[in-house]
Amino acid sequence: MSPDPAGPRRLLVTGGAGFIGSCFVRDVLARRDGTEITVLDKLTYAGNEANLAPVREDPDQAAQLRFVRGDIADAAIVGPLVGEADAVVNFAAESHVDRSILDPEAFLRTGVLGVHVLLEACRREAERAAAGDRSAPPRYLQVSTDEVYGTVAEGRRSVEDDPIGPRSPYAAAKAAGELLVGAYVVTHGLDAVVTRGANTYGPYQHPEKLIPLFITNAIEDRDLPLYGDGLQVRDWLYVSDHAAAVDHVLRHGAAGETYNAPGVAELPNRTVVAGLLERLGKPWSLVRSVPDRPGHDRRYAMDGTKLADLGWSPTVPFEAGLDRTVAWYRANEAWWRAARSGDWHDYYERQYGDRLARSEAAGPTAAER
Ligand code: NAD
Ligand code: TDX
Repeated sequence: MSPDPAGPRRLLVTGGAGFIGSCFVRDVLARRDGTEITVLDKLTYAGNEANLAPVREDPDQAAQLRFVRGDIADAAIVGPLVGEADAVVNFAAESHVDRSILDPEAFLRTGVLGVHVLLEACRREAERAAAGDRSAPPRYLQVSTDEVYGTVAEGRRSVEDDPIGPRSPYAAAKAAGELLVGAYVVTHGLDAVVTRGANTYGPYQHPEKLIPLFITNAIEDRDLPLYGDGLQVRDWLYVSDHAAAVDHVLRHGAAGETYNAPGVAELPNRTVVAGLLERLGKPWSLVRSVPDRPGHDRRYAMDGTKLADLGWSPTVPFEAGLDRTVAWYRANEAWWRAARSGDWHDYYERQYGDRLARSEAAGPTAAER
C-alpha cells in the first residue's frame, strides 16, 4: 500500500499515556485536522492519564480522543481496536534500562509478546482488506530506539542497515520487537514501518530517567547519582521533535523501512548535568559518582540522512529544550511528586541505596576535566 499523503484518520496509539506517546497524542490532536485517536494504555507505573489533560480540557480535541485501559498483549482487547483503526502506532513498552536489569520479565512480555499480538491483529485486518471486508489494510508503526545498535565507537554514526547489537535486556526486547515487525513485512506483506529515536527529554518524562531525575532531586537538594565516570555520550532529542518524527514516518515512510530519528546534541552526561544545575542555581557538589550501570553503553550516535531525505529534521536546540524542560518541572511539582510515590521509594532504594552508600564526590564537570 502506498500511504495516503493526508495521513491515516483513525489512529490506535498504544502507550499513549506515557511520555512520548502522550506528546504525540497532544500534538496530533492540536492540529484539529479531523484525526481520531484511541489510546490503549495499561497505565503501568510509567503511564498517567493526566498526561492527556491538555486534550481533555479542550472540548473539540477531547471529542476526538477515546481512552481504553488495557494491555497490548491481550488479544481480546487489541483485536476489535485494530479492527477500527487505519493505523496502529505502538509506543507501549517498558522503557527504563535500569529496571530491565533489575526485573526484565515485563520488558519481554510487552516488547515481544505484546508486539506479536498487535502484529497478529494487523495481519487479520490485512486479510479482511484483501477479502474486501475493509477498505485498506492498517499501517503499523513500531516506535523503537537507537539502543538496538548497542554502543557506537567514537567517530561513527549508526545507519539503518548496520547490524543491531543490543546490550541490555531493554534493548534486546526492543530489538526483538523490531525483528518481529520485519518478519511480518516479509512473510505476510504487512504495511509496517519502524522508527529508531534518540534519547528523548522534555515535559512529562517519568522522573526515573536521567534528566528529570536530576532536576527533581536537585530541586529537593538530594544527591545526584552519576554512573561511573559520567562521560558516556547520548544524543538528545526534544520530545515534540520525536513525536513529529513518528508522525512523519507514519505518513510518508515506505513500507518495510526503518528510519533513524537522531537528536541535536551529542553530549557527555557530565555536560548535561552541569547545564541542569546552572539553570536550577544548584551546586555541582550535589553530584555523586556512583558504581556504574552494568553493561553501560558508552555512546549512542545515529546518522539521520534517510529521514532528512524523507523531509524530517529535529528543530528544537538543546539549550532551548533544556530551558523549557527545567521550567516545566519547576512549575509542575504535583505531577512529579505523584510519579515519585507508590513503588517509587522501593525502586529508588533498590537502584540507588547501595550505590549512594558507596558513592564519592564526582570531581570536576566535563568542561573542567
Ligand atoms: P514511557 O515508559 O514513558 O511510556 C510507556 C507507556 O506504555 C506507558 O504509558 C505505559 O503505561 C504503557 N505500557 C507499558 N506496557 C504496556 C502494555 N503492555 N500495554 C499497554 N500499555 C503499556 O516510555 P516513553 O519514554 O514514552 O517511550 C515510548 C516508546 O519510545 C517506547 O517504546 C520506548 O522504547 C521508545 N523510545 C523511548 C526513548 C526515550 O528516550 N524515552 C527513546 C527512543 C525510543
Ligand atoms: O541515575 C542515573 N545516572 C546516570 O548517570 C540515570 C537514571 C542515568 N544515568 C546515565 C545513564 C545514561 O548514560 O544517564 C544516561 C541516560 O540514562 P537514561 O535516562 O536512563 O537513558 P538511556 O539509558 O540512555 O535510555 C534512554 O534512551 C533510549 C531511554 O530511557 C530509552 O527508553 C530509550 O530507548
